Formats: sequence, structure tokens, C-alpha cells
Amino acid sequence: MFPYPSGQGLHVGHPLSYVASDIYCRYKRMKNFNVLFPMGWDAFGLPAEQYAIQNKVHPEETTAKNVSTYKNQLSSLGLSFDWSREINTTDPKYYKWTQWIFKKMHERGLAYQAEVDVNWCPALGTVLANDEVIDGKSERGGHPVERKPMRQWMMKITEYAERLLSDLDDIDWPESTKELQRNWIGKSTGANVTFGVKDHSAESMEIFTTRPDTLFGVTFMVLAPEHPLVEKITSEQQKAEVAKYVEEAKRKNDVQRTDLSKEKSGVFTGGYAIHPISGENVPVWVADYVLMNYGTGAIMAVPAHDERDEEFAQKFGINIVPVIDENNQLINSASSENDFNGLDANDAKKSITTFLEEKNLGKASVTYKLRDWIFSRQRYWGEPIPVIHTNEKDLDHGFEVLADNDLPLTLPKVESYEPTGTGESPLASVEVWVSTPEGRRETNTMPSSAGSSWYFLRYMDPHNDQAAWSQDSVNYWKNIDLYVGGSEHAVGHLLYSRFWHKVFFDMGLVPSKEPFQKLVHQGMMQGEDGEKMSKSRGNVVNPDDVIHEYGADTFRLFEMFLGPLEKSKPWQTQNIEGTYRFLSRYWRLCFEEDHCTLNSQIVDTPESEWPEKVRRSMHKMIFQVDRDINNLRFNTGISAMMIFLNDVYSAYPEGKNVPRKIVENLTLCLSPFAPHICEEIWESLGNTQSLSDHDWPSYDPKLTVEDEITLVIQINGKVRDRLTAAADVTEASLKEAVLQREHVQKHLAGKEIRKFIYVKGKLVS
Ligand code: ANZ
Repeated sequence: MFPYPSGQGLHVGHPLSYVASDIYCRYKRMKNFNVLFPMGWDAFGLPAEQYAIQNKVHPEETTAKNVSTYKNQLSSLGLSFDWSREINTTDPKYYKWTQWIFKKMHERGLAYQAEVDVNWCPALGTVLANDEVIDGKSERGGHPVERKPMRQWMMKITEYAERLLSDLDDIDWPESTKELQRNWIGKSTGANVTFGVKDHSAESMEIFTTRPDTLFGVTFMVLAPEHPLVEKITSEQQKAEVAKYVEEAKRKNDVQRTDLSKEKSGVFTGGYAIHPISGENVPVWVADYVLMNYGTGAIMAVPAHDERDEEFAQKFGINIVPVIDENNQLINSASSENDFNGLDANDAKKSITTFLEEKNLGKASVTYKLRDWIFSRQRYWGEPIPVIHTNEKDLDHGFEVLADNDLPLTLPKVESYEPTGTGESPLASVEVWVSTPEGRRETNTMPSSAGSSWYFLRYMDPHNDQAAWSQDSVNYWKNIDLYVGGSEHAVGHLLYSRFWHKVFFDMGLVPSKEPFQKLVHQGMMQGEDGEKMSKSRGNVVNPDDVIHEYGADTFRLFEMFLGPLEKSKPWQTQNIEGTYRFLSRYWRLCFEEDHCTLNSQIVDTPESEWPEKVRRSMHKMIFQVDRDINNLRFNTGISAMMIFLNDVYSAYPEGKNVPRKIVENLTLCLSPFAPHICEEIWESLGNTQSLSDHDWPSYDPKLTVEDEITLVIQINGKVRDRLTAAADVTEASLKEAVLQREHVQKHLAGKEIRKFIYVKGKLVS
């Protein structure tokens, strides 16, 4: 995942994913793959704009400065990015194509305008997406967020809900992230049921339920406060009270309304619905725990089997009628036409739905929690939406999207970046830009998740000025084989990108259904105190300082040695010495104590003349490092090399007369981790070609398994002896050998062996 270049520069947590992917890419190149390892900048967004408001510095300037700091920092880590493919989402040459994609989305009916209740944050002066609001506060800054109806551009991600859900099964992603996406999409299967409305024969009330089996337990109905029927069916007597309640509900957001711990509230409308099967009158209430934008905005309430309804019924003294018994069978569910009593509840769901369908009173239905993506922001620092309004009142047709050759529509220079506070973007006050002969330009800009929803495709063809990317390039590279980035993007970036990619697939622009075949989340690098690294906690470690003191190789190796990539772990400055010592010991295989004079004692002894132990150790090390890089288990790969280096020093005291092949193979294996000093040693060994172009070393599989094993011998659970045996020893001959041992005989004297257990390779009991 490309970074957002913030003003604070990198801390030691940021490079984790880049170092890990760099090691993987270097390894894959040595395995003769053609590797695309690019880098770019996700540089539109709020912080640069807020900095501009406070310091009157154009976001373009701030962005350029931050990018240059990031680039210097990343370069000093020796990351093998292909900088010729560098992209920046704020570059008009790039966002021309983001605007073009918007245009295509609109052509396909996937980008549209609507008057919607949005998350309006007065402090930030902008609308926020659902995933940018946490517990009713803005994710950035923690400011209160309200509901407010506003004209917005929307992306119809809901049209792809089913595919976004089912295609998760075919990708290699962390199960927890898939689960987050499944829950966010929130598929519910049930039925829509139509109730009549008493005294209003022209009206009907459609509800969505996941439990059609409980249809006979309905004792009241609830409408969302915004439901259009509320006004129609409220009785004269109840009017004032209902109106007051509806007004209060407007001020609460969905989170507050559906908070389970809050006491239920509601008002009786004075109206009644008619039960579709029994024909009974059912009182209709209005209550804010029913949301307008889910299902149909109306429910049948079954207090015997739904907790929220039960709470409500208890508070307002409404009947509670159980219709399912403890054996999960239906009771109290008979009508003159049909008796569902005795049916299993799961079967009843189907039979009641079918019954309703036959009578035209309902139908099976599926509902998703996923909402359309609010695609406009009332901000300056984002991609202009390439639209001119000809009639602002006509949301469906009162606008034109710019022609291809009028793209990019670039951002005008402005004096003030302050949000207007009315909900309009600062662009609204740039009259020369806004006003055109055809009409007024759209002044909302795109969210920062626009540019990041397709950047990975641009990497394949970054300089193309005729198309966002060419068919040739994407057919060659296909989708991303390995995507490494933070888990905080689980339902934002990772869902939006999948949506756009599927649209591109439908347009025939990409050959794959999914953008990221394999996804890995790096863990969080914590401060030494085990807390999240942050400036305010004062526990930030700057990689520049570490690199200055120990070099980039030690830094890279240390970050990977701290623990498994996916685990969160604290930074531990005092332990970096150990990694540094390992690299120094490796260095001295080739160089004298003074660190710069070549050690002339590297010899060309053939492998057959090496001590057996070091020979096996080398093959085992190559095997392990190979396996561990493939599985992104960098920490264990590093310990395999540490063990090997110890074996080398035991076989060749003081590192004298070490065979060349040993040094070469260790150098090749270590090079993805510590590329700088490995390249240096490689050259000193007389090689003229860069090590990064060399093949990955091979190993003899026969030599990677131990031929002898040491077994623990237990008697009645206590360790009494140890024995060395051939690795492929049979249980029978092992038993014979064990029983002959003096210690064993002593402990068995006068006893009978009840059971002989051999745990292969480990112990005898
Ligand atoms: C009757 C019933 C009986 C229900 C029962 C549940 C249990 P999920 O699973 O989250 O999709 N519901 C429907 N639309 C709603 C809305 N707009 N706002 C609030 N609640 C709504 O939940 C579906 C269930 O939530 C539906 O099934 C409905 O209550 C309620 F024993 O209908 B049920």
C-alpha cells in the first residue's frame, strides 16, 4: 500500500511493510521472476489542507516537500523500488484518469447525485464516509458528527454487494479481514411482507423480516420516524406527540438510535395495520430504533422473540405472544386456511414465505447493510469532479460531465482554503473557475479514497497519456500477487478498490475479478513502552537516527528479526546490538578486524572436504531461508542464518580458511535482508556482476534432514536417559536399544512395561 506522505516523516513502524516486501521482491528477482515493485503517493486529503488553512501554504507545496522527505527516508533504507514508475494522486497527469473513471462510472449508472442524510462534521466543515466516523465522532480529530440532508455524488457500490461478498471466497486474505468485509456488507435473508392499513385501503405497509416464521407473534408494528406513512396514518389525536418525536429523532445519528443499551422510546400513531393472514388489527408505533435506510424502514415487532421488541413492549405495556417453543417448533400459528403449528422454525420460514408468495402478500428477499459510497467532499484538496450544472434542481439530468479532451479539470489556485461553513467547498468562492458559459461547475471534490482505488493499475503503465493503462500492460502483469498494508483499511480502501476493479472487469479493462490476490497485514510497531507509536506519547523512534548509528542493513534485519511480520510488537533499541554483532561477524569472514582489509584466507576447498556438520548446516540454512521468505517468516529465516554462522565459526575457528562457497551462499541468502554489505562482500569475492542479478542458491534436499536424532527417554513421566539413534530408526529396534540401557534397566527393575510409546523424532516413554 502506498503511503500518505504526512508532514511528520516516517517513524520506525512505517518501513515494516516496505522492508518486508523489498526482501520478498529481491528474493523473487533472484528466482528469475520479473518483479514489479513500485511506489507512489496518496497525497490528496485533509491534513495538507488543514496545514494550508493554518499556515497559508498551498497544499501543493506542502505535498511536494513531504514527498521529498519520504522519498529520501525510504531511499536510505535501500528499498529496490522502480522509481521510474512513481505516481502521485495529486498530479493532474494522474488525476485526469481518476476523473475519467468517474465519467465511466456515471455512464454506467454507478455515479449519481442524491439528496441524502450525510455524516456532517461542523468542525471539519465536511461530509464524512461511514468508515470515517467512529462512535459518532470523526475518525480524524474526534469531532462530533451530525445527520444532515445534502446533495451529494454517490457511487453505487450496493449494486456489487453480492459479488463483493461471494468473491471473498477466492482470495488469499486474512480470515479476520474477510469477516470484517462480510459484516460490513451485512447480507440478511428473509422476506418482505405486506400489511394492509386500517381505514386507508389505498395504502399498504411493507416490512422486511429475517424471521417470517414469527409472523403469528406480531403484536405491534414500528415505522421509522422518517417513513412517509407516518404522516398518513397518524390520528388527529396523536399528531402533536408524533410530530414532536419525529423532530427529536432527526437530531440523533444511527449509532445513537440503535445503541442497545439506550432505553427504547416511541409514540403510538393511533393507526393500525392489518395482519396479512389473521386479518387482525395491529397497532402501529413510530420509534427511532427502526432505521429508514435499512430494509423497508418498517418492521413487524415480535416481542416474544426479538430483544429490542421485547424491551419496547415491556415499556409500553404491549402484549407478548410466543410462537416458537423450546423445541424450536411453531405454536399459536394457525389460521383458518393454514396451520403451521408443530413445524420446525427453519422449515416454517420457508413455508410461511411460500404461503405469502402464493397469496401475493410477500416475497423472499435479501437485504444488505452496505450503503452507497458518498463520493463528494466539501473540500479544496481533492480531485475536482468534472461536472457542470445546468439545472441544480434536476439531480438526474441537470448537469453535463466534461468531454474526455477537457480532462484533466485542474484545481484553481485559491487564496483561502477555509471551509465556507455552509457545507460548500472553498472552490465555490472562486468565481472565475466556477462560472462557465454552460453553467456552474461542481465545487465538491472527490474523497481521498478515489485516487487510491485504482493506483495499482497505473503502476503497470504509469506514463500512458492515451489511457489510464493499456490492455497489453494489464494482460502482462495481471492483478497484484502480494499486497502488504495495514488492517485499518479493511472496509475502506480494500472494499472501494475491489468495487472499482470489478467495474473495470465488467468494462473489459482488466482480466481479473479481484485486485489483490494475496493480502498480508503487517503488525503494529509499538514504542518501547508497548504503546502505539505516536508523537503525543513521546515514544516515536526515527529510522534516520537508527540508520545513522548502525546502518540501513542492521535496521532492516532488526525490524524483521523482532518477530513475525503480522504480529504487533514493541521496538527494542537495546536489542539492536545483537543484530549488529551478527552482521559484523559475517563481515569478518571476508575482512580483517580493521573492517577494510580483505581477509586473504578464504579458500577454495571442495565441499567433499568440509567437516560434515558445517556442510549439512549450510544446506539446511539455504532450505530454511528459502522456505521462510516464501512464507513471509522473515524472523525464523534470520535465525537460521545466525545458527549457520555459529556453525561456520565452530568449524573454522576465528573465521580463518573458510571455504569460498560458504561465504558466497551465506551472502546470497542474506542479501535480500542486508543488501548493502552483501553486495560489498560479493564484489570483494571477485564477482563483477551485481549480486541482485545472481540466481538464488540451491541446496541438496538429502542434506537438509538430520541423519541422527537425540531422543529423550521417560519412565512414568520422568526423564531418565537420552539416546542418539538413526533418524529413520524403526520402533522395534529402538525398543531393543532402549531396554538394554543401564539407566533404563535400573528404573525398570522389578516392574512390568505396560506401554511403550515412541513419539517420532522426539521421545520414548
Ligand atoms: C421480525 C423479527 C422477529 C425480527 C424476530 C427479528 C427477530 P438483521 O439480521 O440485522 O438484518 N428490522 C428490519 N428492518 C429494520 C430497520 N429498518 N431498522 C431496525 N430493525 C429492522 O435484522 C433484521 C431484523 O431486524 C428484521 O427481522 C426486523 O425484525 C428488524 F424474532 O422481523 B425482524
